[in-house]
Amino acid sequence: MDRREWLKLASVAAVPLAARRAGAQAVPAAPAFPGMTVRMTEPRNLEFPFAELKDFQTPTEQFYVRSHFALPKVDVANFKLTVEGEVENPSTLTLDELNRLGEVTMPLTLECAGNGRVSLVPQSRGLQWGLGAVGTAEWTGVPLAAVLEQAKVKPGAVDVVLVGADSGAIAGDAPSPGVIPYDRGIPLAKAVQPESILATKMNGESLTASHGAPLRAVLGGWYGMASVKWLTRIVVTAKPHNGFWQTIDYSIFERRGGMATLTPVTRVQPKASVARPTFGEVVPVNRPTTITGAAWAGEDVQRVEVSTDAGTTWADARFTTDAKAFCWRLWEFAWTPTTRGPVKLVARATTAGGATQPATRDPDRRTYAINHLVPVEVLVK
Ligand SMILES: Nc1nc2c(c(=O)[nH]1)N[C@H]1C(S)=C(S)[C@@H](COP(=O)(O)O)O[C@H]1N2
Ligand SMILES: [Mo]
Repeated sequence: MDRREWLKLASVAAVPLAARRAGAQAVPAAPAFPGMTVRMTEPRNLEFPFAELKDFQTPTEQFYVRSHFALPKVDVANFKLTVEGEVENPSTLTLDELNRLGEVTMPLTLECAGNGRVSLVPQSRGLQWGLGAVGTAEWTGVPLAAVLEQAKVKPGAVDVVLVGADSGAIAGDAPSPGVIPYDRGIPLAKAVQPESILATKMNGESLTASHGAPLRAVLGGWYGMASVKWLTRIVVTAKPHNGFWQTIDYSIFERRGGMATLTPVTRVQPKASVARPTFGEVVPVNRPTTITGAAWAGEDVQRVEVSTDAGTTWADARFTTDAKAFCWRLWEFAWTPTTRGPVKLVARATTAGGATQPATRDPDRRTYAINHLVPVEVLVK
């Protein structure tokens, strides 16, 4: 029995006997996505229950899913990737041909730019992600640089537009121009970095449909929106792409010379999140409690500090996993509370470059890149 089946059975077994006796209708159906918090069923948007964080590597069945459109139907048997635009050597590549360009395997953390949105005040539009639109998987695929190299990018090219097979129309105040695909332009300089890969496998197995089978981009260090799933086209362009998904959506204001200019969301901001204890949990007085969590950024995280007094004083947490490029590190902090009452726990990450988390929310970031300090209130009893 695999884990998925076991979880399904376990959740049925957890239904109280009385409810089962009351007849078929009283028995809730096994959840469609066991082990996940469902933010939306269609399109599919699932969150990792962050309090269940245990390992460096997130199991695929618990890896968050962020999809803007219905799962596209991709003909995996006859799959081809088109590479076109500002290249000397436009081509269509089968998965075998792609694999022959070179294979790499590396763990990379992905975080949705909207992760933590539930903590914005006032409440904002968009999916109300808690802490768990983040995960770390081991990705296997071909370096994007190798694909661009065989296509021979022309001088003067600036962007590599990754286009997914999924499409639809986005409604609202700033609607899409009718039906559009999901796409994202990546500056050439980022596209050729070693942490930019086209993956066919996740955690040692073929990609699942939810995570972009049969081929997806993974761009280490950048928020998830750049990691285009169901990748079918790469278009190299001589101008920045300025598509819907990096202007109307997934853009933030940057201040330059006293002016505000909209800029695509790119690099992951430093963030430490507490997995346990969770919001509202009761913690015993005069007994050791281990505070655990993870911390990540678009660069190396060097330090995690924890405050057990709402951010007045801080002490270093201990890392429990090694530093790996563009990956989160798990950490823990030993705490023995000595007085009863409500306590605000806060964790804070600092990168090797000295970047850390702001105490308050910067509205220039609109509803993305959410990394201000959010206390976890627990009750010591
Ligand atoms: N084709 C396509 N790619 C996509 C998306 C999408 O909706 N369609 N969502 C993006 C966003 S916003 C995120 S955070 C990541 C999520 O990847 P995951 O679902 O594998 O966790 O995929 C990105 N790639
Ligand atoms: Mo996202």
